[in-house]
Amino acid sequence: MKRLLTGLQPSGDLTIANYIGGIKMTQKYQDEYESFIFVPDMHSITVEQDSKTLHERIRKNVCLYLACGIDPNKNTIYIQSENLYHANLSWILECNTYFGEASRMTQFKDKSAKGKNFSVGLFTYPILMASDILLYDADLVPTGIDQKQHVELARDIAIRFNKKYGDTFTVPDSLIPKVGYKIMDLQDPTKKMSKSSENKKGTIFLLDDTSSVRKKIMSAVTDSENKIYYDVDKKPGISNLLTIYSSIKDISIDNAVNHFKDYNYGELKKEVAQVVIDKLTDIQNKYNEYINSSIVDEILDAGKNKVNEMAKKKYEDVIKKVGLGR
Ligand code: LTN
Repeated sequence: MKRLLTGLQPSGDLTIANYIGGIKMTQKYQDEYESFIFVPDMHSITVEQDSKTLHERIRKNVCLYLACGIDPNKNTIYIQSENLYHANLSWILECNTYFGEASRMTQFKDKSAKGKNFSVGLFTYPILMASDILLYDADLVPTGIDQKQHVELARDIAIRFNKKYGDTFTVPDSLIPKVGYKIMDLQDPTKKMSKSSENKKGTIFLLDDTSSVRKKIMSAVTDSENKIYYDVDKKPGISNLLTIYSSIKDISIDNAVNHFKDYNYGELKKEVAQVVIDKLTDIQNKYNEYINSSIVDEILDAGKNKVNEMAKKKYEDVIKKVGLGR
C-alpha cells in the first residue's frame, strides 16, 4: 500500500474550502493509502502568530479533522512539533539544498514581497516541508497547486541525497486532484477562499454559527443576469455557489445546474445555505464531543509515539551516511 502524507497549517481557523478541497479528499484517500495527517505547527510560526490562539487552534483543528470524518483507525494523526526529528532532518537537508534553488520558490517571493520584516524561517520553510515528507518515505503528497513547487523541491533534494549518500529516501510525488474543488471567496469570487483573509464575510468557517453562515451566503457577490449556469469566467459567484452545493451533495456540477435551472438567485442562495448549514451542524456536533474528550489526546499520543519511532530509524540512517556523531 502506498503511503500518503499531508499537513494543514494551523495558521487560521478551518473553512469550508479546507473541508471541500482538502479534508474531504483526504477522507477519500484513507481507504486507498496508508495515510499520515499532521498539523505542521512549526510551519505556521514562519509568520507572526499569537501564541495562545495558535496553541488552541492546534487542538481545535485536530478535533475538526476527526469531526469531518478523518478516521483515526485509518490515519496516523500527529503534531509536527511533537517529533524533534522534523527540525533535525531539516537542517541536514538545508545543507543539501542550494541557496539559488530555495530562492526560486514562488510562495516565498510572494510572501516576502508583502512586508520588509520576514523571517529566515519563511525562506527555509520548503526545506522543513521536504523533511516532513522524506522522514516517513511518503510516496504521495496531496496538496493544492500552490504547494506543487515545494513537493518538487522535496523530490530534487531526495534524488540528490540518494545519489550522494546512497539510497535513503523515497522520492515523493504530488497528488493534485484532477477535478479539484476550488472554493472562492464569497465577497470576491475571483479570489480563493482563505482562512487568513481579512474580510471574514467572504469566508465560511467550520465553526461559524447558523445565522452567520446564512448571512454570508445570502450576501454572496453574484452578477445581474439572474440566470443559473456554470461559467467560472463570466459568472464566478454563481459558479462558486454551484461548486459548494455539488461537492457537499456529492453530485456533479451538471446535476446541480439542472436542479437549480428554474430558481432565481435568492432561492439558489437559500438552498445552498441550508445544505452548508446542515453539513456544518453535523460537523459541529461531532466536534463538540471531541473537543472536551481525552480521546483526542489518546489519538495524538499514539500518533506521536509511532512517528517518533519511525523517524528515529530514518534519522539514524541519515546521520550515519552523512558522517555525523560518534
Ligand atoms: N506547506 C503546506 C503545509 C505543509 C505540508 C507539509 C503539506 C507543511 N508540511 C508536508 C504536505 C506535506 C501548506 O502551507 N499548505
